[in-house]
Parts: sequence; C-alpha cells; structure tokens
Amino acid sequence: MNRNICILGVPMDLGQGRRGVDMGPSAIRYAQVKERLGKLGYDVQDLGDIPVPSIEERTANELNLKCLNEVVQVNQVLAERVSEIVGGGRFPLVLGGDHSIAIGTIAGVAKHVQRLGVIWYDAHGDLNTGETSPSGNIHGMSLAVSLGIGHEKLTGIGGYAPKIRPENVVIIGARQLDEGEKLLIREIGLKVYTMHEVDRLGMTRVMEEAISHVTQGTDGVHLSLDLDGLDPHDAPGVGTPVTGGLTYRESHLAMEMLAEAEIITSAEFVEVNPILDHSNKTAKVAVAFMGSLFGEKLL
Ligand code: 6HN
Ligand code: MN
Ligand code: MN
Ligand code: MN
Repeated sequence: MNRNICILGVPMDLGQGRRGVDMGPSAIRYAQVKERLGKLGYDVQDLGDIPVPSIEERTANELNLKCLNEVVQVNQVLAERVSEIVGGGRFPLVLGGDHSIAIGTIAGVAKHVQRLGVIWYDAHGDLNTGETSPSGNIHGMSLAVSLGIGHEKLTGIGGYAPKIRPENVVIIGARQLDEGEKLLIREIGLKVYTMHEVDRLGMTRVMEEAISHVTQGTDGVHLSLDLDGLDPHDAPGVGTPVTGGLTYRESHLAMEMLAEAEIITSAEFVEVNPILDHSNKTAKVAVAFMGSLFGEKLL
C-alpha cells in the first residue's frame, strides 16, 4: 500500500435530491480520519475541500440532468486535483459528497492508470442516463458516465472517454436497480454481486471472486464505496437508504480482504448525510472501514 495519503473533501449535494450530504466531508473529518490513518503509520495530508456552488446558485435544469452544469464544473476541478495527487505519487482518498463525484475521482485517477479496475460498493448501480433515470439525479448515473455512457458534458470530463471498461468493474451489494440499469448490465456484461449472491455465496467468496475479477489485466483498482451499500441499520445517515443491505461485519471483512490483497490504489467514501444520521454513526462507520482498508488489525 502507498504510505502517503492525500485526503480531499467534496462537499457536493447537487447530484441528488436531499440536503445534508454536503456536510459529509466535515462529519468524516470529525470522526478522526486523519488520526486513525496516522496511527497506522501513514503520512496523511488533508488538502481541504473543493469549492462547490450552493444549491441556491444552480442554473436551470435541462434534459432530466439536475444541476448538470454545476456537477460538470465541480467534477472537472476534482479530476484535476485527483490527477495531481496521483501524479505526485500519493494515494487519493476522496470524501463525499454525493456519488456523482465518482465521475471526477475516476477521471483523475484513470489518467495515470492504463487500465483501471473498479469496485462499486453500493445498493444501487448508478448506471442510469438522462433517458433512463427516474429522478434526474446525476449521482444515479456516475458509473455509466465513467464507462462512457451518458451526456457528453459528463462523459467528456477530464478530456477523454471512456475512463474504464465494463470487464474491469464489479458491483457489490446491489438491491435496487432501475429497469434501464438492468438492461444495460445485460447488454455490456457487467459483473454484479447483488444481495442474492452475497447471501448465497457469503462475503468471503464474493470478495475472492471480485478481487480476482478487478485485478485481471488492470494496473490499479479504485474503490468507490457508497455508504448506502450497507444496511440502513448500520449506516442510517444516507440519502437513499434501501433495506436488506450489507452488514457492518460483512463490509468490515470486505475491507480487510482488500487490505490483505493490497490492490486498492485510490478510494472514495460517499453519500454520508449527517442530517439524517444518529450521532455521526455513519461517518464513524466510514472511518472504521478506512482503518480496515489501510491495514488496521485487531491483534
Ligand atoms: N446513489 N437509481 C436511483 C436513481 O435516482 O437513479 C437511485 C440512485 C442512487 C444513487 O445512491 O449514489
Ligand atoms: Mn451510489
Ligand atoms: Mn447508492
Ligand atoms: Mn475483522
């Protein structure tokens, strides 16, 4: 694992419909992310937050893509900042913010990695386009955009497309997929471990298979962890909770297996919404997972 970590906050709430997720980065910092990783011996630099326009400043909404211009602008800056971090030889740890920020993070990372593998840990597929989305919220489109599917203002962020290929991606924890997303998954042959597979195979086997899948022919692996992948019981502070999710223990095990495999080269933790949370529980869970991901041991 890279011993040098750069934390970057993206207090963005424009890619979804509920207020509060813009406070995610502060909540995660308050849960002592820097101290936690510092204790493990990492050199941790907190680069602060990227500026995000407030929802009151947004321009007119067009094409079922809410706040398109603002989401593009923020992700463009994010892509540049993440690219600088990776170019400087450091590990980017991005704190969200809504999941639309994966567009910028992945754009910045993939500039430096020939073939990037992606683990998308989420209750959702985030595989909609303006045409298939039931909400018009761009956080439900970020994986599709990274695959080069969607509005060209979004797919063109970072100046190139696509950023990643379907054969290098795995989704874990899916349990709420829209019709258009299901069609796309079949069409492009995306590997998805829904909750059905997690129940059937168990998390150990799911992670073994997922790790082998995303490392085949890739030169780096990005972890995009949406806290709503967890069951709302363990992570209540999220904007789009879905019951029947991954447990704290399963997720903790998943992080430990990723640490053991030493495959993750960049990561983001998104959708933490302190307004909907209880006593910062979800941010604390996120920080506990970061600890495990970076090699924290019980003994
Ligand atoms: N997320 N599939 C729904 C939509 O509006 O497109 C929900 C998306 C949730 C996205 O949690 O990152
Ligand atoms: Mn998501
Ligand atoms: Mn989600
Ligand atoms: Mn454990």
